Amino acid sequence: MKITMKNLLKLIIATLVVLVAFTSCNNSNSSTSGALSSNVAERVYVPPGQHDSHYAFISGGYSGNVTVYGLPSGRMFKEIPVFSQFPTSGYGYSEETKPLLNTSYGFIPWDDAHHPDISQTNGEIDGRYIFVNGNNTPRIAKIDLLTFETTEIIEIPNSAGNHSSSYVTDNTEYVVAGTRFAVPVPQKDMAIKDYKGNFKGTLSFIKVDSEDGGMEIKFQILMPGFDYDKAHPGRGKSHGWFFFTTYNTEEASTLLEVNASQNDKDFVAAVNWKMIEEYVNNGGGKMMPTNYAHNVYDESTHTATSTMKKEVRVIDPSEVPGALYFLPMPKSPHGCDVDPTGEYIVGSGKLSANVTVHSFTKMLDAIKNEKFSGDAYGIPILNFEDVLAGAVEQPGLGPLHTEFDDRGNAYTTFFISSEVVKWKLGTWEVLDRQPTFYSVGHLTIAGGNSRKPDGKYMFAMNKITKDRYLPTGPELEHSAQLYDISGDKMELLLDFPTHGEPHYAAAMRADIIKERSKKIYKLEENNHAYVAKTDDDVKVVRNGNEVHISMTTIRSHFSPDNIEGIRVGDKVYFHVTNLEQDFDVPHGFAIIGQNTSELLIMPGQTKTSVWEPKQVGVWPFYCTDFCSALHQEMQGYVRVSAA
Ligand code: CUK
Ligand code: CUA
Repeated sequence: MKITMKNLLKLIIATLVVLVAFTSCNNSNSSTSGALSSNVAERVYVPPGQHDSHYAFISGGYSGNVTVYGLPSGRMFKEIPVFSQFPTSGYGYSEETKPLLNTSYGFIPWDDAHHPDISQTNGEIDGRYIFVNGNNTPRIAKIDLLTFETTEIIEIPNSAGNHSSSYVTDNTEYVVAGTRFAVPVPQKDMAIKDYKGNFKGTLSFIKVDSEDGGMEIKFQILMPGFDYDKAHPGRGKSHGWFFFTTYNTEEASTLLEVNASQNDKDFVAAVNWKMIEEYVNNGGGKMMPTNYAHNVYDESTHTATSTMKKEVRVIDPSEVPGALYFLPMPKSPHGCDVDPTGEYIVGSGKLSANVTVHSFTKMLDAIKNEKFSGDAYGIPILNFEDVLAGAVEQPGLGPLHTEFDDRGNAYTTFFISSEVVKWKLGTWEVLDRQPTFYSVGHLTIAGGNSRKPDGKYMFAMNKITKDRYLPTGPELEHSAQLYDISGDKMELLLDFPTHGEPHYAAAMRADIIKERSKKIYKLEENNHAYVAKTDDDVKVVRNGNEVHISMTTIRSHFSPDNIEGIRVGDKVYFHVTNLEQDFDVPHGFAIIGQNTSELLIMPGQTKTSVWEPKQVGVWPFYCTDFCSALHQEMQGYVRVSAA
């Protein structure tokens, strides 16, 4: 949910509505729990030792990371560090992982993670990767679901506020990125008031498995200076297209009400990416000089490298006639969702009374008959009535996002009226509504944005928690709510807290990856530059004032554990290899006065911590992870002498 100035008035109303909801809820405290049917506890209870049926990967918003939950229990299993340094594992602190956070702006150990999306094959969730966007310093990260670790991050140049990201095409050919803030492209010093016509948006198509391995920005489309808010790929019949919502089609530099909501309708941009791909494969587009980082973690060396790219391929829409169209959509649309058949494009105008649905078939017809109302931006604009499939009339206030089940139903969140509304695709009738506590942003159904949704559970991610948990001062974790959607009516089953600000989540059946993801790193496959595979490989090597210590750790000692010959002013690299082969016995490493975090080293892995001693003395180090009865014996000393 975006809080812009132009929505200030609406937000005041929203707050009032929420307060009313809150008050009335307090007045009849039993109403929420009283509405629960009697066997709800059984339906979310996963007995000790048993497993949940679904995984949920929830974005951490300003925490910069992604958390892994089980459904229906709502138990959190892991926080996967993505854009933020994470002391628990040493991510972003260890020498091996630091390069993942490199950008053209330098080392940026934080971001604002919004939309996770799981890779797909044939439009179905395949559980290989999760992609998630960094909204602040535009990036897309790839998490490998073999290891549940971030293995790749690519920066998006010519972009600011990478919000309509990261969504994948039917076969994970591409993951996309779209600009929220239009900016001068290329960047330059200019008057802000000259925004209109000069600031640009970009839509980037990032090839997932490029020829040189990993992600590659195949092309960027240079767009008018709108805000590109949300995106959804075509599915099935609309495969080959991608849809992006826009607002601020007024191209105003300040989004006060008077400036930005003048237009009765903004647009959904329909992009025929297959057509542009072909154009590019034939040499189309221009290379534009720019700088952006591409960071890749190599599992064999357990080390990431960062490469600075120098140019990107840019396409002007006028070069590829027929590849881009604008579909009018009422009043500052936020969500943009395509149903599992690929026919319906659902746009939710934040300030609109209705949920508007466009038809892909009608869009193709209108294009064929060249029925355009203009091309003010150099991109043909279709007539609203020509592409309209239908509308859900006044279903609630402040519609945001829609997901789908496998029975032809859609579920839309309403921020202001704080509810989820279930409606029927094709007839547009409202079938059910359930309140959320309070003010829901996104919602998620496992596979709910794919061709094959799993219509068992839906969960809402709410922006306001208020009274749902034991109080923890003014700062509360956000609240998610799990509903059973398998029947005619949605049934609230469970509240559970989430970490950071969850914007969106991706979910899937656990059996898709459960066995595969019991990953073990094999010591014999460890090609780290400073690995020590046996105690014979242990060594201390001085190179000027750099000292590299290749050391091992295994229950219950470090080798070496008494290190001398270090001097003040040295830069000491502790390269620690964990020799355990029981897949889940990590060891830790920390030394007094270290200005990075500890390391958590998994069996078979090598990780490196740098230490720059400032004082002479004898300084201890130890294992930070309680690993055996002799954990407290895992320690050592470093002697530091005068320079
Ligand atoms: S979200 Cu990112 S601003 Cu509706 Cu996908 Cu809230
Ligand atoms: Cu190793 Cu504690």
